[in-house]
Amino acid sequence: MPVTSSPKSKAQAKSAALSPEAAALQQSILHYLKYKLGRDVESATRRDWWIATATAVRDRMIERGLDTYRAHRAGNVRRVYYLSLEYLIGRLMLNNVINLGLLDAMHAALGDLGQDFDTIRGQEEDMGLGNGGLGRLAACYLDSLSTMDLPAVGYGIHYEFGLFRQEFVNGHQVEHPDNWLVYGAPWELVRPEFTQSVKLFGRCEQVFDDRGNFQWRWVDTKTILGFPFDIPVVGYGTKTVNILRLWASKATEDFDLRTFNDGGYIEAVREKAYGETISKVLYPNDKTENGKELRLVQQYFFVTCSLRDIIRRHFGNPENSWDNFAAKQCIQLNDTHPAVAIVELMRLLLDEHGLPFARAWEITTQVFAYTNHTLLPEALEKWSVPLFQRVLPRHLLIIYDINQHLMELCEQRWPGDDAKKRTLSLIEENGHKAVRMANLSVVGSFAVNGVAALHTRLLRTQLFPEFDALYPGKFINVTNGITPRRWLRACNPRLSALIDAKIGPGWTRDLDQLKQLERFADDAKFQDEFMAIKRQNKVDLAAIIRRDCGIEVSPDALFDVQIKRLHEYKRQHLNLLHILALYRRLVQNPDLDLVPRVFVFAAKAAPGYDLAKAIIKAINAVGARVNHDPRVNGKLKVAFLPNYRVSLASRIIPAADLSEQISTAGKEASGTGNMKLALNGALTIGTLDGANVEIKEEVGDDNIFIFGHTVEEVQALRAAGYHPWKYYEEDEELRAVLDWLGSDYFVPGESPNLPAFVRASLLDGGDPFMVLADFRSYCDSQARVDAAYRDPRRWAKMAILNTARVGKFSSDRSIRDYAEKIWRLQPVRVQS
Ligand code: F58
Repeated sequence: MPVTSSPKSKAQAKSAALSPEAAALQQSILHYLKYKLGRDVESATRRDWWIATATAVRDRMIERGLDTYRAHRAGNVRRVYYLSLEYLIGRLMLNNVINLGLLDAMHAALGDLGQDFDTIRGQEEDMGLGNGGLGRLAACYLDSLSTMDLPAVGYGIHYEFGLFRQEFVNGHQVEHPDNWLVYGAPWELVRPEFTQSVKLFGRCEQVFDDRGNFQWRWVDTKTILGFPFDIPVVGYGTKTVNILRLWASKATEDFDLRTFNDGGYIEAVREKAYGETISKVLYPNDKTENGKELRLVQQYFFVTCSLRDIIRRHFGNPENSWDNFAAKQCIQLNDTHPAVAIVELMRLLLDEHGLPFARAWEITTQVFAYTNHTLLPEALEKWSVPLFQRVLPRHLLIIYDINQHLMELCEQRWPGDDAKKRTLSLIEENGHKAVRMANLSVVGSFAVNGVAALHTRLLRTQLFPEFDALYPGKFINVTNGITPRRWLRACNPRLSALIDAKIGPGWTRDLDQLKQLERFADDAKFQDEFMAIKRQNKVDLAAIIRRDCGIEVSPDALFDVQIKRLHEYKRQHLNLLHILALYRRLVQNPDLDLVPRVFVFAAKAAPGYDLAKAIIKAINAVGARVNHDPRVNGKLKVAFLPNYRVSLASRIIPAADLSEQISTAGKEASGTGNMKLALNGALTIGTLDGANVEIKEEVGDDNIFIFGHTVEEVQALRAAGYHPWKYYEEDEELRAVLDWLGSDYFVPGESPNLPAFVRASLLDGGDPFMVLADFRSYCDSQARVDAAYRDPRRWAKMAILNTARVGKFSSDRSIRDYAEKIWRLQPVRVQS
């Protein structure tokens, strides 16, 4: 008599056909389903499957992590520590499985249980512990550090809420908390044994030590705890697993029982609430004084926890002392956000380890290196002196001492030149006194790098020329990069498979190998395959647009993509003016022969940035009209996808035909979206800004659309007096679209009229980012795009050459540059 077997026994029977790796994986998943989640195969939800699968994968990383730790410890190796307030990691499942070499085994193990890996991994919440390129760069660099077997630890904050979740309501951005931890975070390991305690506030008093020497003591402080969570970071095709250690804040006293028993229920948890506020959210609104204070406290909190963790690790080896600290430990500051580390290391050396100032400064300045990510003056961090005094009184005194040392150096170099001293000083004295964190970072680091060749040149010649003269050789360039594991292999499996079939999989670790694709650029069959994949990716994106925007788009249209933080300098509104111009031409002539286009946007605006939010509203409002206007006849579509995040980027990028990189020249430090899109065969339309300049060098002038004023032209225009009204008056079409935008046509009856606010910023507001000056040249360049797209062979060749020629922008190359030029770091092979 036939016996109906249970799904589990079926699985066991079938697993006989699985590879040993897949069978072991399957067993491990079933184990966690049962013993971690209390489920069986029949009752498990998708989320249970996801947690069990992630935990099984994590086990495999922990094993390699232990081997890595042993190898690094035994070799007393030099390490780099990456300090960053942001890590925009996204989802980890697919990348971890790919890097571990378990993709096929995973599909088999789950398929055999009747489960689909792609559905299960879709359950993962993005880890959105970052804001934009700076945070994503940190995540790409961790991937490359492990892949290249370089000993490294990333340090950051374990935010309870990541960057907000964005929704559109009547076209307006609405922000909701991003509660990524709500269903648990299976990747992380809790490390209570490495908890640190952190002092804040208080005051300084003078004391004499037992040798009669004067010392400062930091007293009457408040104490909170830093509690570490480790996320393992696995390299591709290697045994190295480094860690990302994220600090959560906790109160020293969870709960005051006596107050509680006396009926003071709220009072009893007040301390706990403050302690936990520190790691509650990324970028608390710093428009208020409280918000600013919290931001500074966050920076100090994660920096002191990390430094003491580094020192503990250093002295864990009895051979080590302060004499070899700088030889063994190197700390990279990701922007100025962790710059207070320079002062904190000084404080630890002076006050807690009793070193003299000169020796402490010598060690400190051999340990730190600083990456600058912006030239925008408003983005260079400054802390008011009274705020600094309140939160970190001892640190302010140390800053004054460092500044005195700096002023002496300046006097030696430029005797009697007070203007130079004012420029270089760590303290700004324009009315309100403020601590300049960028100056501190330059002075306290042995190397300072910009993130693209042009940006580094501007850093040296325009932002910090005096420092460049004072410290020759300190400023160097490391052009940014992106990890090919996430930004091609994982996000574009169809294209990856085609490339593997042509040149093998070696490009995943050595992206320059893509050059071999050049020889297929004219091959019609390869072109067809390449463009068929693009089309299929567009079909997938069209489904997402339908689901998330309710808009129907054709995969045969040109997909014109601008995805990045919403900021005036990135000029999403220049793109909007071009859309309006096309729309106007079409409604005036419905037979106009235009290549059908889908304009895809995705962007979050900082919650306090009103104009950025108005630009979102304006794009949505124009889109709503364009998308439903019968005269357009489907030739133009505008889709603003809500809630931009890493996992959404990885769906949009493989489907893009055109990559919008249209910042005002000199303002975009590098860009990294430009690299991701080009790698996936999108052509760039862009200004000569940031890394666009280097992309143009690599792909060739014929395979990129360049327009607009150059840095020098922008500066000359500014110097001569920039008058946006002039462009308005001289260009009939520009005038018409600006006035259209400023009317209530797109937002009938709405008050305030936000599109009109955007127009006003460009005319009455002086157009700080010269949108109007570049409008005509942008439209002309877009016309060249239209012409090129009409010739499918020509377009395919250009797209293939973009993919083939952007090997330089692998983050492996960036990390190699850092390791050679800055960190002096050697790979360490890990044996199991
Ligand atoms: C970005 N900066 C640059 N900042 O804009 C981009 O050109 C560069 O490629 C990237 O860094 C990596 O070097 C960036 O993402 C932020 O997100 C700021 C964080 C602090 C608040 C203001 C935004």
